[in-house]
Amino acid sequence: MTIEPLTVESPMPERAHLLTAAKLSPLLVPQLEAAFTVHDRLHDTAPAAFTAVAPQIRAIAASGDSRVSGELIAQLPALEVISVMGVGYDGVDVAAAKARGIMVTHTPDVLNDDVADLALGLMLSASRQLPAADRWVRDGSWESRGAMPLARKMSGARLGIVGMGRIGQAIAQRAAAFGMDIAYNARSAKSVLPWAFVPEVTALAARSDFLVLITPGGAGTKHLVNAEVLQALGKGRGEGILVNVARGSVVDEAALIDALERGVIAGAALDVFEDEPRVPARLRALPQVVLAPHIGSATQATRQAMADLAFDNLRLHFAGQLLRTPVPECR
Ligand code: 8YV
Repeated sequence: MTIEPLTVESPMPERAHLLTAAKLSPLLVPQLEAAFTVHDRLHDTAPAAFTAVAPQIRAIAASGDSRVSGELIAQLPALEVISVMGVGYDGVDVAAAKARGIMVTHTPDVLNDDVADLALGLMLSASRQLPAADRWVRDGSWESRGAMPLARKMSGARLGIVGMGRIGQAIAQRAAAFGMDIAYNARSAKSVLPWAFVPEVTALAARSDFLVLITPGGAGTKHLVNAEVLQALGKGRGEGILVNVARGSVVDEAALIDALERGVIAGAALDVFEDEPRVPARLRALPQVVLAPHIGSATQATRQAMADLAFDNLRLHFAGQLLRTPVPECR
């Protein structure tokens, strides 16, 4: 029997060229590097090198908060697919992609629990003043000043949710366990849901002790929460707590700072901001505000699931198979 010598070199399958549109998760990058020729944010960091490679780029990997403009898409004649590791894709010019037949995918559902958990955590943090309570113990105030000022009760309070998609529903289910009186605003009423639909955001704010935002970002919702909505939330008595786990663009941040400084509303808990990661000093100075650095989906398990789904969509595209989670506009 003769043994065939091993083939010394079997040609590598063609590795498609992929551009990253943001600093991506370390849970996603190794998967990308194993399957693609990755060009890391070249359009931002090395314009000349980008121009040279642009005609070969067939895929973009992005995160929920990164921008893929129509201008960038126009510079990539071979682009076929944009995979967003995030449920929100308001940074992607989907119309420009669609016009060229470019698929856009995102990572819905796998992060519903985490974002809803954080929303409830922020509601409790703001109403029960948990960060201030922590400081009260650490800085010795408990010993020197005695008991903290009394906080606001959350169980049984009125909750208004702006946005009643999958995450909005997960928030409502959790709030129901706190005996909250729940109402919501969305593009249209969802008759299968047991909660009251309020067609106007201002009217919803007026009947809410907590107003939680979980609506998609983008032009359609820009500054949806403005001075008038905040005035309604405060009810002329400095009441109401605003919680934002959606996008910073949904809130007129200048109007919010003004409302907080003047005591129009009682407080706010914010995971997202208009110009991340920059947070205005005036906002950071307010003790009745709880701040988080956009951590809605930031647990190990969920970010792993998001990375795997974002990669899977790319893999399936280049295998010529159906994608798992295209954005609704591309279905
Ligand atoms: C993260 C998000 O910012 O899912 C989204 O829309 O905003 C977040 O989960 C990010 O996309 C993580 O990569």
